[in-house]
Amino acid sequence: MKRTQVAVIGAGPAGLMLSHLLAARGIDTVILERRSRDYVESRIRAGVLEHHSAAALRAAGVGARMDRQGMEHTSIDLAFSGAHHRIELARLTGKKIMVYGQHEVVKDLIAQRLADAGEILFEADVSGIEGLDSDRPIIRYTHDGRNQTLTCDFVAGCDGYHGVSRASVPAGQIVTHARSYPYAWLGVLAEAAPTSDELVYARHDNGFALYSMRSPEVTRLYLQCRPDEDPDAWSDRALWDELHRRLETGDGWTINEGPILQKNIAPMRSFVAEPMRYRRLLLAGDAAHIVPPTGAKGMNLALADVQVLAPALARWFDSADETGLDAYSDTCLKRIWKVQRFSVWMTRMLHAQPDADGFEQRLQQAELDSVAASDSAARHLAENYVGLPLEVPE
Ligand code: FAS
Ligand code: PHB
Repeated sequence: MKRTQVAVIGAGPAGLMLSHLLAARGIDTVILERRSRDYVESRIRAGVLEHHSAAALRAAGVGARMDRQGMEHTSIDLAFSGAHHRIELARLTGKKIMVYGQHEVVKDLIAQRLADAGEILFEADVSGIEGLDSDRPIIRYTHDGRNQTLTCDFVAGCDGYHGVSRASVPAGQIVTHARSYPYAWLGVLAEAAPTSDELVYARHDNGFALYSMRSPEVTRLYLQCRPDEDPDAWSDRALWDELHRRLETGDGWTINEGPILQKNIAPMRSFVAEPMRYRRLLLAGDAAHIVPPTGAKGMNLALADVQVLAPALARWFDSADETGLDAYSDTCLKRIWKVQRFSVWMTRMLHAQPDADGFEQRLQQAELDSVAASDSAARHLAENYVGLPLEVPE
């Protein structure tokens, strides 16, 4: 039977970064990823790296292409009541964000792992995990058309919200907290040069819209839509018309149109699993928590989790000291709930709430007016947006 120290399920930002951080500490891992390398490297998802995430990628030696091709932003815009309201992140916090697609981060981490002779098995689908109560868990997976097993000391469940790892924990050992939303995001990737230096979060009576970008040639846009929306029911013309409508602010700014490369629905949910550990299984990233994408936090939380998990695992392998692993879940959850709160606040403030009465609508308008009119309210948004301090125990 194949064996490793830490079996990592999932080659997303959490799994790849964890494997890279553990390798730097001399700890052996095998990453099992159900999809192909092409698939994970072309899956368009998050677009914003917090200050800490960009710094962590640099410190881990995988930030060079990000610094060459990424776009550092010092502000974001809120668009509402016919005007743009700039939130000056750098002036308010001394920190910036990096606009650099998640798929680019995944490419950089895969390239580095393979250059370092790290083991990533693509199209390896994990079907079950046994022996989590023992000191030798066994992972069952299919690869190359054969049923295979991998024994390990620890399992890192980095397999996302729908993964197998959280489902492998015996009933009653993990408590989950969840919220659903009466809307989703219709994501559009367009070959159109961005016309704004900043991201634009627009509150419109028809619904929320977000203007983002991936490069000087590619724009990334989102429209609030119904959760059951069919992206193919939207013609390109209808999409552009609605994007113009919701992003229009009367100050002459307009968006470029171009060939639409991708259209997809991103579901909206809040979810937290507690604790993030069951014996020899540690959960990280979307396997443990989901936040609404309005705060641009999903990928950043995944990277933050594994910056806490890597030293905790290293301490166990170095001296069988379990204190880091015992503290892992509480350390992460404290920050996760603050990020969940911020993401829910941004979502409620910017989305048209289908069941909102006149009172709720006026509260929402007052929230936006307060953020735009007060440096301290804007600073609160900015501090959360650039990234809350990260306690990384050594
Ligand atoms: P990931 O989901 O990235 O990776 C999990 C990996 O595990 C996947 O590659 C999967 O194939 C693999 N896996 C699952 N089950 C397996 C099994 N049984 N065997 C082997 N492998 C298995 N966040 C933002 O901040 N901004 C956004 O705009 C945004 N948009 C999103 C749009 C969509 C459609 C989705 C689904 C998410 C979006 N997110 C966004 C959140 C996203 O960026 C996640 O937070 C981020 O991918 C989390 O990284 P991981 O935890 O590594 O999980
Ligand atoms: C993106 O560029 O995909 C993006 C940016 C900010 C968000 C969500 C998504 O809040």
